[in-house]
Amino acid sequence: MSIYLLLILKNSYNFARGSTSKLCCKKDLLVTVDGMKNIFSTSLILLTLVFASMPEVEAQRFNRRNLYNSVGVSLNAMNYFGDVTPEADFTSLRLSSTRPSLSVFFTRKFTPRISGRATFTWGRITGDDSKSASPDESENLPRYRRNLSFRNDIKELSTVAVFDLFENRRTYLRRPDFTPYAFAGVAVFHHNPKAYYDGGAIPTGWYELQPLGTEGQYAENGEGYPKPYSRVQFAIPVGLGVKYRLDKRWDVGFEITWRKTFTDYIDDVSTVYADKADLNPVAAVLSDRSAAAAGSLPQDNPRNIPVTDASGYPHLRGYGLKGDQRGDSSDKDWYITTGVTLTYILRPNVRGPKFR
Ligand SMILES: [Ca+2]
Ligand SMILES: [Ca+2]
Repeated sequence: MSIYLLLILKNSYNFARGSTSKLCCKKDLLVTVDGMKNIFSTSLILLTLVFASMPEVEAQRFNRRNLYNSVGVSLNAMNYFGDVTPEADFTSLRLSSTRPSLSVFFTRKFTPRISGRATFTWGRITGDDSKSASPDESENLPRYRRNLSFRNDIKELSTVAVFDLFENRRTYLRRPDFTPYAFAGVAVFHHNPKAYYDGGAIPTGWYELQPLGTEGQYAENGEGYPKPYSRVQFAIPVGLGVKYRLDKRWDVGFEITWRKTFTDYIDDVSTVYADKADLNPVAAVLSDRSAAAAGSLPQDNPRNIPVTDASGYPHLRGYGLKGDQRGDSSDKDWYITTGVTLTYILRPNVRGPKFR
């Protein structure tokens, strides 16, 4: 089991180390999530191995009267990883891009080590090119010029299997003081990316991006454009935690959950710019914000001076024309919660003898 933890720690270390390397030039728009994939796949493989190697008899020998249910809440920091991630940085725990999230959950213990847990999570993620990088750093300049931003409120329902490092065959009263655990499962979530605009071309406010089709999803001559994405998506949550026994019935814990999603649009950014003539006027303005970055960039560089496209929309060179790179469709988006949990153990069902 210690090998399990060591492997995960080693992977986390490599990840953190690898992510500090700066991405260059146009590639700056491409956020590498290789490190996170490593953690994710290592955790998933090990979790599967651990489950597979569980002796069958364990469940049978366990006195079922020692099963119990619990309920809990958790307060988390929520972060996002994707095309508009602040810096190409796994730690991403920068406060400027961190938002709160709240979860409530119900847990059912099935064996001395394994529980099932159902969780509802609400939280917000955000990303903003203008806050992610300094225009003084040449490697971050492309992201700064792109100047996209979003926020997205996520409502998620998940079920996971939780594997405790230390088993407890006895009643909840005899559970260990400290229990590290790992978990994985499935989740379904609703999301709705929005962008804030106050540039004057359209009314100031928050705009829902999915109905606009900022990458040409609703273009009449849909040729070459991506299909509209759904605001309901699936994810695979996987995570690690530790819980500490506070009292007879109360546990407090610390937990981190990564979600591998199957969409690249929780930030509404994935592929290339659409031709603005193919978008409605609001979508055209919100699809390309590069011209607004010009104000804080030195005007002695022609690449920092907005030009106007055939439809009359201003943009920086390299951004906003059909086919210009907007995101990286080879990587899907992720979101992560890190936080504290508080669990209350419900009184176990103690039945009398079956036969009197
Ligand atoms: Ca994306
Ligand atoms: Ca992507």
